[in-house]
Amino acid sequence: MKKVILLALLLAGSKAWAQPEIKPVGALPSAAQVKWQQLEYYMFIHFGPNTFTDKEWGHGDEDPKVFNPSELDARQWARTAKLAGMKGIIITAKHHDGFCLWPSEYSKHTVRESAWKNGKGDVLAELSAACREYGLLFGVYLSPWDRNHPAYGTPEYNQVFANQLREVHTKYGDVFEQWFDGANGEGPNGKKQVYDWDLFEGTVKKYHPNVIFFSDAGPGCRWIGNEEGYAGTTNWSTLNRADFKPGMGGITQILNKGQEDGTHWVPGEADVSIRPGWFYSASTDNKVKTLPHLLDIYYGSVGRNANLLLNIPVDRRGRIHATDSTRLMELRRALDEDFKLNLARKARIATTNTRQNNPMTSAVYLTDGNYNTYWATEEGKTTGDITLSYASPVTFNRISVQEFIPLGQRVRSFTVSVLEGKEWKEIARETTVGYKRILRLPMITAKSIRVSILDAKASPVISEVALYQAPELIADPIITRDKEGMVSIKTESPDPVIHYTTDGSAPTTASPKYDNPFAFPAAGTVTARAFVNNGQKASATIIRKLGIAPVGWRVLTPGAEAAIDATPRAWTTKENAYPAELVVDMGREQPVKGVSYIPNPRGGIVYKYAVYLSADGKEWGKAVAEGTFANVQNNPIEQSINISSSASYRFVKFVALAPANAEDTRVSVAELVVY
Ligand code: FUL
Ligand code: CA
Repeated sequence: MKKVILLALLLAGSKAWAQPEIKPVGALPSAAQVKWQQLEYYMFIHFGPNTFTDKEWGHGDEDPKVFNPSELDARQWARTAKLAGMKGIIITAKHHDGFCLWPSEYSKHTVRESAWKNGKGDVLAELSAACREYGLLFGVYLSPWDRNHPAYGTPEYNQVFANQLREVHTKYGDVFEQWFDGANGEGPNGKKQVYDWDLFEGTVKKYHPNVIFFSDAGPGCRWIGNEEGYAGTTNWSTLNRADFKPGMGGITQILNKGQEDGTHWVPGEADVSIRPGWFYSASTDNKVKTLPHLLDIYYGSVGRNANLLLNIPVDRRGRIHATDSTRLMELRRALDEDFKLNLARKARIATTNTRQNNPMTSAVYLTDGNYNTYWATEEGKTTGDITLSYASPVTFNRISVQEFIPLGQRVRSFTVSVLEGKEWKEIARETTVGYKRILRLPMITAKSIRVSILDAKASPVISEVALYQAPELIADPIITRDKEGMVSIKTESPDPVIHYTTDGSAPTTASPKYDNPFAFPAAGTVTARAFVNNGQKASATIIRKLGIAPVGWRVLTPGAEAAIDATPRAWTTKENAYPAELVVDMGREQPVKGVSYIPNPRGGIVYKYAVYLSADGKEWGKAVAEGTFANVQNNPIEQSINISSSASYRFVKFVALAPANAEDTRVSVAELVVY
């Protein structure tokens, strides 16, 4: 018997998939897509003139000389990625400003025109070499939208872009992923480009046939529909490709979940930045995402059948900032801790509906640590139980299940139960599994744990089941302030002691202790930290910048109260609202240093704006600020507008001039904040 299993294991290890007995179902991944899925986690790097001009979207009119990193070190980026456990790096070879990080022959806005290395530098050459040195895959982001190139908006531009793709795909060795951004704005001549996607794809495939194309619609992998790093809890890797185009509006919910019977295999990739923006800015040095937040993102992406592309923006020196790399190492350590010991390995495993007379499938393969070996139910049986039993109870809070995707994604729903006395108690009920599904559960102790597949498109084929006991972290404190200026601080951790400051310094156990909401109506900063075990362990330090509390304010725009109610509730107009005004009376004159617009992630997002201030609500004068919010549609975070005026004002007018999405002509404001 042992010999048979051994033989089967050997066979299974070598003959990776497509056992004739199990019929594949639905759209299937290519071999390259299976390999790609197994990368799970890799680095994004946004770097370019924006790093030096403090912008998210450069206009393409910046002087190329501004690009001048003082101590660029691509080996530091690669070393950091490697130590973080990432499998590759994708860099913004060209962002919307059109600036090329390599000396492209088809542009006059490149490293060659920059001050860096007297125009002799080539970031792609340095990074691709560093990736090879550290055993990492190398990938490129090239924005088709080019706000600099004079040909943009004409048919010639398509060939220019294809030529640039050819340069990038012939000069720097292998490229594992080609990232195409969907943004498509106007070019320097005010025209939109009609992209020739077939030409772009064909050009790249000529040199790298196995490259994975990222776009809103694949074909290699798809955008997950948000820039927060979260896949849907239901996440199919299949999509009706013909129905989608890159840059199409209104499809984010579909992209987030995939489509169960989609015609093509287009798995999700979740992209998110470790900072609020994609490019480095000194102003976000204290806003690097916390460890609990990053872990949540990991479980929300890799744990939900998506790959995680985590952006670590390089700073003006051309290096990864110490705060970001420290946080990445904390994340690595935490993940290593979480998955240190697979408790399923020592379980006795029983299965129901197991496929008979097929040496390639067996319950023992569920915990052999080999993705290419699996358990399956009999053909046509779309349910089945996997029960892990122990002589003495185990304590766990993570369970991971993996489907063998080369045969298609099958599972539609499953539950996890534990045996309590003689009763099975359900502790989780979920939908899809896919390549990997990890559930985070409250700590639970049991002698028997059961995963029940309740429904599947065809007999389930499960590669691995794993159980882990992950250390509990101290949750981030959450700071809120109500309309009356009362600040509350909460945390989900049990029995924390919260200390806070209002002078910007990091709280210690000697700082004021938080017990009840306190009044803090002025503009300023509240910083909080939770401590447990008599201060021996502490949470991350959470900093909340607050505007002036809207105490006694009046909204002069009818029905717009929700825009200054200090809650995420939003004021939203009807369609065709542009231009629209939001006028607020602060009750008394005071200095105004800035205004910020908090968009409503559900829609009505404003792109072009103007701000006016007045002492009497009658004389408004010229706009004190005017402009566009970069990338606000995909990344609807707080948009700050600085105002350089030392005068005092009582009235504020925010004018929405144009929408971020031409198909959504409502104006929505979750909050208008005044600093
Ligand atoms: C977006 C771009 O517009 C952002 O600037 C960023 O590059 C992000 C990854 O993709 O759509
Ligand atoms: Ca296995």
